[in-house]
Amino acid sequence: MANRKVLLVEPDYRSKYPPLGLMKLASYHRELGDEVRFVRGCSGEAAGKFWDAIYITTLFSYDWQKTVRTVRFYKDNLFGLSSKVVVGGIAASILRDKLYAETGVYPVVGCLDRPGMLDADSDLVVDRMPPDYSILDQVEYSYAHTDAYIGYATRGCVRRCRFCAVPQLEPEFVDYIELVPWVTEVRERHGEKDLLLPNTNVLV
Ligand code: B12
Repeated sequence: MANRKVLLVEPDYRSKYPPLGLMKLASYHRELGDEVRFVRGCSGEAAGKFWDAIYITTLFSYDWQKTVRTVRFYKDNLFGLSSKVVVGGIAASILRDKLYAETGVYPVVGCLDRPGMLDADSDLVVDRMPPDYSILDQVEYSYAHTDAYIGYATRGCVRRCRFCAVPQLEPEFVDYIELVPWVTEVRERHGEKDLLLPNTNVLV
């Protein structure tokens, strides 16, 4: 299954941090020998090409219109035999049924934290891949904190607050994720960075 062509898409909403999920997907696919291209928003040029897979990430649910427009755009403009549109990330996980109703695409819910979730024969875990910062050079958009190692040292939360989306996104509480392997790998590939941990609840 080597040498697939993979398109990574972030809808063109305002995003402060770089798209961590897509950066891990980039590392995953490059590790498997695939070619990766990253775009923001609806790119006519990208949609007109052949892709083995198109991955669309989502973030805040209040950017819903842009998110739905982007999913519809790639779904409706798939070139020739391009095979699949895969949607995941935060808003898609929270509003999974609404996304399906509005686009016909049912998303991957939550984290890609088990082997075989994208390719049955791969034992790589996307969530544990070091983010590939080099995809950020493929877009004009400027993110904050590109000079940081961004990653999670915990997942989930011990609480189940009614207003919070975390229990849906990360249902299992993981109290420590080893940081050294990905920090080392990011340092080797992209140089020294600050450490930024978007952990949900460090004061458990
Ligand atoms: C970091 C963070 C922020 C950052 C900005 C994030 C950014 N990217 O720009 C800051 C601190 C600025 C922030 C601010 C706010 N935040 Co905030 N934030 C988060 C946090 C902790 C992580 C979000 C993130 O960037 N994750 C990176 C993700 C995408 O990477 P990942 O986890 O590795 O991705 C995995 C999966 O998502 C999935 N995946 C991701 N993409 C894709 C794509 C495909 C195709 C597939 C298959 C899978 C997939 O697989 C990946 C690997 O396992 C979440 C809570 C959480 N634990 O998710 C809240 C969260 C997103 N925030 C939330 C809120 C409410 C806010 C604020 C409104 C709070 C406030 N009242 O001010 C503000 C809004 C600011 C604004 N207007 O922009 C809510 C959103 C709820 C909603 N309905 O949208 C969340 C869910 C927290 C909560 N308690 O409910 N936030």
